[in-house]
This record gives sequence, C-alpha cells and structure tokens, in this order.
Amino acid sequence: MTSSTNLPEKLQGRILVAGAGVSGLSIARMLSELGCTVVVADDNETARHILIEVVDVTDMSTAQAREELDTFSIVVTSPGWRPTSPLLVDAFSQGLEVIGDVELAWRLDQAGVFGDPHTWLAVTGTNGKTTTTSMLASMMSEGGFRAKAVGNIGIPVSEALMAKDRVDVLVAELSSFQLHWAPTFTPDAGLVLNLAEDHIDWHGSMREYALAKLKVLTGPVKVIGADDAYLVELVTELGIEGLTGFTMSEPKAGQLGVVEGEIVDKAFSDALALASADGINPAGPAGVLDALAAAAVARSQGVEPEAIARALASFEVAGHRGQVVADIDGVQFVDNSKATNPHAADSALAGHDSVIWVVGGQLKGADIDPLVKQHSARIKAALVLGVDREEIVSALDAHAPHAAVVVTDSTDPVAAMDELVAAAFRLSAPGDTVLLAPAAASLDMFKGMGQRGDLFAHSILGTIKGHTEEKG
Ligand code: UMA
Repeated sequence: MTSSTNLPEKLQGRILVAGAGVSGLSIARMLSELGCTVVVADDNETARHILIEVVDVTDMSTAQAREELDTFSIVVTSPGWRPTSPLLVDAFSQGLEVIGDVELAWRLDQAGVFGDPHTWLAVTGTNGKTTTTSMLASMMSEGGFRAKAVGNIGIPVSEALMAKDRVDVLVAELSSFQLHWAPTFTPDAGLVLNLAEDHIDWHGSMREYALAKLKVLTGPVKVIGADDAYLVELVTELGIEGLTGFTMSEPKAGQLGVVEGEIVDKAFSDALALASADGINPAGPAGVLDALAAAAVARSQGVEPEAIARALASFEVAGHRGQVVADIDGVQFVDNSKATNPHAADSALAGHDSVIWVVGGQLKGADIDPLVKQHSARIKAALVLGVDREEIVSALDAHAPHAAVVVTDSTDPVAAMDELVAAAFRLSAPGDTVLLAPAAASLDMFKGMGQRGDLFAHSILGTIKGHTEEKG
C-alpha cells in the first residue's frame, strides 16, 4: 500500500532524475507512480527515449537541465554519476540537494509512503557482498521474516518497495557509489565485510571509498570484519562504537567466530553454537567469513540458531563465484568472473596450487603488483586481456618472470576469450587449474562480469566438445 500524501516536502516539487539507465528507470517509475513531477536528464538521447517509452515522464539533455536547475527542488542521481559531473557540480553550487536511489527510497519509507517503515539490513564491503546478502536473506526467511535481497544484487530497492506483495525486511547489498549518495541513510543493521582498493578512480582515494562504505555503520547494529586490519584501524580512528565483530578465530565477547569447527555467537548470546563451519557453500575461508557475517546480522534481529543452520545447509552459491566449469584430464576450469578487483582475485587464487590465470580488464586505479607478488609461486601461466593489460604484463615481468604470458589485443569478447582458452588448453597439464579471476572490471569488453564468465565457460565447453568429436 502506498500513500503519496506522506511525501516529504522536497519531493513535492519538480524532481530531476540524473541518468536514464537501470537506476534512473526504477527511480522515475516509482516517483511517477507516487504522483511526483519528474524530469529525467541523460547525455545519451537513446537511453532517454527508451525510458520515456515505458514511464510517462519528461526528458531532457543534461545541458538543458543545467539551464533549468533553479526549477527543481531536488536532484536524484543514478549511482554511477561522479560528483564531478558538470550537472551535479552546478546543482551543488546552487545549493540544490543531490541524493541517490537508496537515500530516496529510505526517506520515502521513513515517511510512511509504503505503510509501516521496513527493516533495513545493509550489506557492503569490497568482496563477498552478494553471497552474504543472499545468505542473510535466507537466514531471515528461515527465521520467519518476510525478507528479500535487494539493491546492487539486481533488484532495485524501489522495485521491492513498490511491489504488491509486501516484504518487511530489505536485505540490501549496497555499492560504495550508492552509499556516497546516501547522506542520512541509517539502516537498522549495517555490515562492512572487508575493505580493499576498488573504484579509486571514482572516489578519488582509498580513504574516500572506505568512508562511503562506513556509512552503513550509523544505526543501532554495526557489524565489521574483525580480521581486516585496515577496517579495524579506520573504525577505531573514527571512534565508531558499539561494534559487533566476526572472525575466523575464536571469538571474544562481542564477536562471532569459529570454535572447533562450529560458528559460535558471543555477541548476542553467551557462547552459543549456531551451525557447523564445515560444508558451507562456497567452500573455503571466504564462504565461512560470509556465513559468520550474515549470522551476526541475523542474530541481531533475533533469528534462532536452528534457522541459521537450516539456511546455511541449503545455501547454493550464485553464478560466477568459483564454480568448476569443467574437470577434464586432471585440469580444472574455474569461473570466478566475479573477481572484479585484486582483493577478490586474491582469495580466488589462494585456493589453487598451480594456476593458468586468466586476468585483465579495467583495473579502476587499483595496484595489481602486490597481488602478483603474493601469488607468484602458484602462477604457472597468465593469459591477459583487456584495456589495462600492459600494467598486468609489467607486474608479471617484475614478480613472476617464470610464468608463461599470453596476451590478446582483441577487443572482441568472443574472439579474445576463444584465443585465451585455446592457450589454456595448450599450456595446462594434470594438476593445474585454469582460473578466470580477472582482478579487474569487465565493462571495457563485456556487458558485465556475467557475460565474461559465460563466454569463458562457453569457449571451454565448445573446445571439449570439438576434441571429443575429433576423437570419436
Ligand atoms: N550518464 C550521463 N552522464 C554522466 C554519467 C552517466 O548522462 O555523467 C548516463 C548514461 O548515459 C547512462 C546512465 O547515466 O544512461 C547510467 O547511469 P549509471 O552509471 O548509474 O548506471 P545504471 O544503469 O543506473 O546502473 C546502476 C549501477 N551502475 C553503476 O553503479 C555504475 C549498476 O551496477 C546497478 O546494477 C544498477 O544501477 C541497478 O542498481 C553496475 C556496476 O558496475 C553493474 N556496479 C558497480 C560494481 O558492481 O562494482 C558498483
């Protein structure tokens, strides 16, 4: 049930929505359904036209919107827009408030536009967000709540709020961009999994990126990865209090951790065993950390141990996060296309001894050197693609000179992947793992990390089929 009579004052005027992409569309649709006056601005005319075909709002170029800024009461920006975009710079200088999609949805929810305000559980961090968000949503559902995973995971928050079937708990995976544009957002529980260099080109520095992520630690429950030294140092420096930690070690009071193979809660109970730490999907330390983090937030909302154990027992990891695509002649082919930064590639590489590493794409300002240095001994060969390939080759030359290096200059996604997969078959021997863990974003060549992983798998399976037919 929605009620436009509760609209906050600023949203009763003319609202400028910056961006006609995925977020812009869902923002415009929600505001329009609530009876607001909406104008959508985008540099790309085609994107605008696609949007106005499905939502009945006005559109204009960003140049025109800049001319008319004094007619708007607020700007709602899409997350990808940098604070330095000329339209947003002009809006700031005219004292116009600029907020993002999450802040907008949260303000509307707090105002009672969607009935009783929802419970917001916000999940962020550099890696493991999607898995943790899904685990937490399962735990909440098992615990008897009407919960849904939303946000960067693929379902815009606004869509979940406007849906006919109401959920009560929003488990929101939030990016640093969305949090940057969420100045007063205060979730009921906020979780920062870890912090490593990512999106430095957008935020300007590691510190700014980290500070955006820490915006989830503003509500009554604040959970952090206690094994992440940088994160712990930063929250200490900022004097953030009342934290719950999660750790792979034995937990102290106020933490969840692992004791003799069990996940144990010493934060919301007095040393209560919740579930086995063995057999969690995804396998390995990263999966256990995600489970600990999700369990901490679930416990903060009163979910019982049995419900947490049930959720973990039935949990399946989503696509492109370490699945074995093929296992042939003693060589495993693993798709971890989701490793879009060095930190994620670090845990992907750590699980294998002898790796033919498919790497490259957009490094987004991150330094690849420490990653190559750290894993030098396990890199048997590196198959390099994408716009920042020169930086990666230099790091390999410096830190893994023994590794065979194959570089593709092709920018065609299918041709490039086929070329590298052919090299992988040539170079691999029994015991090796051919690992797609690019340490970089995909958008220079692919529609997204999903397509990158799909093409990797497609090329491998096609090659295997070709070999089988030849033999047959
Ligand atoms: N535009 C301009 N001028 C500008 C900048 C952009 O006109 O200066 C226009 C573009 O022409 C385009 C639109 O704005 O039409 C794009 O807006 P956007 O970049 O915010 O992208 P959306 O399509 O709205 O998608 C966004 C997220 N994109 C980013 O954060 C960059 C999507 O995450 C998200 O799935 C979607 O909202 C729904 O929530 C993508 C992503 O890369 C997949 N996310 C990052 C990540 O996962 O690492 C955080």
